[in-house]
Formats: sequence, C-alpha cells, structure tokens
Amino acid sequence: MKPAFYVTTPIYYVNDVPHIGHAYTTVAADVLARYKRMMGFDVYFLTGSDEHGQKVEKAATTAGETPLELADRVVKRFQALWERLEISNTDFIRTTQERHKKGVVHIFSDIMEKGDIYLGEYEDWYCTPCETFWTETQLIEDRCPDCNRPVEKLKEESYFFRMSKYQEALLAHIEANPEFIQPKSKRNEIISFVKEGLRDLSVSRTTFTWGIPVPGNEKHVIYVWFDALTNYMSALGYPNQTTEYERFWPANVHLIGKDILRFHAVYWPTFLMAAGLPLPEKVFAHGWWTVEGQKMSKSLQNVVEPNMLIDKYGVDVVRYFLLREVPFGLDGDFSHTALVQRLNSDLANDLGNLLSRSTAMAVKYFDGVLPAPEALTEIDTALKQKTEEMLTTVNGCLDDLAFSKALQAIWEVVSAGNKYIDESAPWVLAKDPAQRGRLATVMYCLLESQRIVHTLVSAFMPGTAAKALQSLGCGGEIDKTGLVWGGLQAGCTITKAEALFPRIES
Ligand code: ME8
Repeated sequence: MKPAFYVTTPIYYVNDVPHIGHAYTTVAADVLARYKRMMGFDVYFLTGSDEHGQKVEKAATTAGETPLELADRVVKRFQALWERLEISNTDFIRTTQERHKKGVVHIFSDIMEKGDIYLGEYEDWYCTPCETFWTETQLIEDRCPDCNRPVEKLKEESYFFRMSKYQEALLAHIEANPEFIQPKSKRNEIISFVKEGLRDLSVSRTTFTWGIPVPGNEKHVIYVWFDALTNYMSALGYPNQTTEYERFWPANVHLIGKDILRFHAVYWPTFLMAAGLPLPEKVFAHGWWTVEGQKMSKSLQNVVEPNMLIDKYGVDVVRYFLLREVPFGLDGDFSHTALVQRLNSDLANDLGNLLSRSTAMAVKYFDGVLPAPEALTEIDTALKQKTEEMLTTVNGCLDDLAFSKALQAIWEVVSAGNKYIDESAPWVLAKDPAQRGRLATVMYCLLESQRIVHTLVSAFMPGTAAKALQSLGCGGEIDKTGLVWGGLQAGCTITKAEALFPRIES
C-alpha cells in the first residue's frame, strides 16, 4: 500500500476576498501535494473556508446579507481562484457544513466530559478583528498587540478550556520533537510564549450568535478558533473512524502564515491532548508578503489580486514567482519589477530558451526522431550526474519545505544544460558526417536531462511541464519512474517547443 501524506492550508475567512497571501500558502501546499503524489504517496490535500464568527457576521451586516449568503458568495471566489491556479486539493471544507459542525460538537463535548472545559466568567480586553482576548499587560499602548487596533472591555459568562493544565506536556512535546514547529526562529518564539505561562482559554462567546452553539447551552457559541482548527479532522470524517480519518490523521504538515502560529502550535495541540488524540507532525509558519515595500491592506488599496496577476503574466509565472522569490519562512516583498525580472531571466531565458534550442536542434539534425546514444564521454556523464544529484537535493529541500532552494537546484541543471550546449557545440558536430554518433549522444543527453528537469518542474508549474514533456515525446502520467535517467526512448518524436514564456519588456 502507498504511504499516506496529509497536508493542509489554513481555512480562509470569507469576510475578505482572496489575495496573494492566500494564494501563497495554497500554492505551496499544492506543490508539496503534487511532489508527494509523484513520489508515490497517497496524498490528502485539504483547503477550505472559515465561515463563522463575529468578523463574518459583521461583514454580512455591512453587506446587507445573512452570514451564510455572504459565505456562499465569497467562497465561490476562493474556489474559482484555486481552479485557475491549478490547485489539486482533494477536498474543500466549509465550516458551515454539517460534517464539520458534527466534529466540533463532538470534540467540545468530549473535552467537557473529560473535565477540561468548564463554565466560568470572563472580563478582559477584546479585539474584534482578531477575535482575541488580551490581558491588560499584553496590550501595547492600550491597543491590540497583534493589529494595533482599539480593543474593548468585555465581561461575559464563558466556557474555558483548561489550557494551563497542558503547559508542561506541550513544552515536553516541543522539546522532544524538534520538527514539530518550524522554522526554528518561530519555534523559539513559541517556547518562550509557553514558558511565560498558559492561562485557561475562553472557548465560547455570548455576544453574537453566528457560530456553532455549545452543546447543552445554546446561549453560547463555540469560539471561532476552536471551531476552525477542528476542520483538519472533521474533513476526514472525525468523530467517525472513517477510512480517511484512520489513514490520514495525524496530519503530516499544517502550512500556515506566521500570523496564526500560536493558534496552531499552542491551542490546537493542547485541545488534541485534552481529547486524547495524536498531534500533527509538523506546523510550518511561512513569512508575510509586503507589496512594493508596504504592508498589504485594504485601506492602502494595494491588495494584490491573484486573478489580475494570472491575466497579466500567466498562472505558472505566478506560481513560480511566489515560491522562488522568497525563502519559505522569511518575509518577502512583492513587486511587478521583481516578477518581470524572474519571468525574463529564469523562465524565458533559461528554462524556455534551453528547451526551444534543444528541441529545434533535434528536429534540424535528426528530423525530430530521437537517436540512440553511444557511450557517454566525460561531459555527458557530468551532466547526467548533475541531473541525478538534483533529485536528491530537491527531495531534501521539499522535506524541509525549502521551495526556493529546490528551484535553485533545478535551475542549476538548467544552466548546466545551456553550458553543455556551448561546450559540446552540436552545430560543429553536425557539419562532420563522421561525428554523427557523437551528435546523437549529445542530443540524447541534452534532452534526457531536460525531461527529468521538467518532470520535477511539473510539481511547481504543471501546465508548463506538460507542454515541455509533450514536445519531448513523453506526455501523459507523471510518476517517479520518470525521474530515472534513461527514460527517453530512442525513436520517439521530438517536436520544436514554442517559447514557453514570452519575455515582457518592463
Ligand atoms: O487566519 N503574506 O484566515 P485568513 C503571506 N481563518 N500570507 C498571508 C498574507 C500575507 N500578507 N496575508 C494572509 C485565518 N496570508 C483563519 C485561519 S485555520 C484553522 C483558520 C495567508 O483568511 C497566511 O497563510 O485571515 C495566513 O495564515 C492566512 O492567509 C490567513 O488567512
């Protein structure tokens, strides 16, 4: 049986329309899912929408809709974008679905029965946009420490989760599992946060109604983060012991932005501990995008709309840029100039040009019928070795979620291919009939190296790779057998590849 791999994105709030931040996490998860599938894993890739809570309720009131009408309308925009971005998710969960509500009610009741959720009273500072309570000392100049907006004093009867009880167990888990929270700098932040002491957490609200009612006390709705985090299990069928749940829980990796790490690395694992359930293997928090040097925000009117980028540059350019430009885990800046530069140099000049040059030569010298190679010489073996080493490097990088480094490793082989052409000078060989066999070997090695390159590229830019592989005479299913040198069969048809990426004058 294939090994299982479960990757998730955050479920996005429907009070906002999708922007490049959302696209970033989702594309990263997609690349991982595609790569793991290619490597023979049985992959469950989950994304979805977070539809309850005060934020959504308020946005709906402003829009003159019911919360569900708002959610139904906005969720379509996310789903349409994921389709355009060629996101290969297995499932899409909405927190208003019955399957999800059932899961949330179950885990809440279960923890309550076990004694770790109790009824109490709350008085503290509340930030509505962040849906978070803060103590007096956590406020910065009387404002929310996360978003710097004003907070209000709220007193309410509330259910509490006995998070304090799990402080030591959580620390022990983090210490014993260095891979659990990544990157390392973020792991250290969480360790310090937990060491400062965990307070019991308010897990219900009575000030609004848009949410899942607390079982047995309908005055309360369940805290939106308690509700949302449970999606990772409810999508698999929890609390039922479905085949999916048995097979895929616990998740291999929750991909998230750094803004929501505390919820995933402190709240979620302690909820799971209280319910006696296994914890996810890894939580990886990536950095944030600014836009042309500024924070992306509605008020600055600089929100980058992925659909606009796709219209302008094409889907694969967007996918490539997001993962290549910034090491995953660090903050980065989006600019059109940087994107056009990557497009022109990495994609048009390097990757695209290499393929059109090589396939054009195969057509010109061998009428597009791939010749069988003779014995490899030193430079051929060097190219073959470099191609094979790339596979190991990329595999390691993707295990570490180092997408940018993985792409760099692939592009080293692209450069090696371009250099190989210069060094082997096929146009000189072509003039000498005695060098026909040598020319055949050069063409074979050149195209075979690119076939493997594009097999890997298919995880990042599926459309581009499909076109490239087609022109190399090997379209169709992609799997790891395609990563072995020698896959190109002598006699197959090579067609001249059109420019994969037209250059853009900036
Ligand atoms: O937080 N740069 O949903 P959300 C990079 N519903 N990534 C960004 C970004 C930026 N500028 N802005 C947003 C929620 N993101 C909750 C999640 S999960 C159980 C519940 C990405 O719609 C990043 O992944 O506010 C961040 O974590 C997510 O969008 C927040 O999306």
